[in-house]
Amino acid sequence: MTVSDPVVESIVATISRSATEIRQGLIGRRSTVDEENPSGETQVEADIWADELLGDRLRAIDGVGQYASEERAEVDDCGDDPATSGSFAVAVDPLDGSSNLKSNNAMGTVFGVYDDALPARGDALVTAGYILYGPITTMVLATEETVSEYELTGGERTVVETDLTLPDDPVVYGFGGRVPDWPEDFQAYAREIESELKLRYGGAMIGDVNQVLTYGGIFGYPGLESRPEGKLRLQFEGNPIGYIVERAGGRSSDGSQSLLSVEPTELHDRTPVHVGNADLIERLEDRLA
Ligand code: AHM
Ligand code: MG
Repeated sequence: MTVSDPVVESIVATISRSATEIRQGLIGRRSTVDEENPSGETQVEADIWADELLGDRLRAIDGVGQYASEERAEVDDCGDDPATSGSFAVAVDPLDGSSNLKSNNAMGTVFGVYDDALPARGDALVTAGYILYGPITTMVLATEETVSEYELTGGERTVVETDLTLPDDPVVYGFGGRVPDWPEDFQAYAREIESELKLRYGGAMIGDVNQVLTYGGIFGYPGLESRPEGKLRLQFEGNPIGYIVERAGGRSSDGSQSLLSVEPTELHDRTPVHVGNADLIERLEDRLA
């Protein structure tokens, strides 16, 4: 399956071709540096390196008007304004779950291609995807039409599945944050889910969401008592993942509405994130109402 717009195709090709290189470049870049990202989180060397690598390559594409990442404070204007021209804005989480580098567990790269200026609503996405650095490197790509999975080797993409949909019978769940920090309603929901599904939480959203897409179920990083807006960022994590799961037949929610309808206020806004089988998300919204 190809993405119909040549600029979007070129964005996807650039990211997928860079993935094998990023994976190899993780070696020797696992240490934390003495810096924080715009969300106030400690960065590892690989976060900064992957952001620079992707930023340089994506900004060089004709038709990319903006590049933004979880690792840089401001939107980088690099072409025509995506709000008023036919150009696109690319938002990237270069290494999602990079704290897993220390323990050598799964991690990912997340990207969203918007046809509007950033920060934008998720319904301005025209394509979103992620790379999963697991035992093998895969890419899940969602377009308006379909969700596909590829295996990536040495710059090549091999199609594994062209019409990825969530299985009807959910099997797994994973929720971030500490239980005592979950609001009571969310705790009650989690207790119900615990008795129905198997726990799968790896500390990298991409790894956890990929299990939900594969086996069916729910992933959530809820609003916390100590931080009602949760941990994950709308532009770089919530929107792309919401788009992918919705295109695969599931639902996404910030607790009361689709993530794709959340109005952003600034680039690094956080939001509660829940994605998975439609009935599990509906039950969650009922609980939190
Ligand atoms: P990051 O993008 O800075 O790596 O943070 C996002 C990650 C997600 O991948 C994951 O779901 C979450 O943070 C894990 O957080 P916690 O360690 O609180 O469980
Ligand atoms: Mg992240």
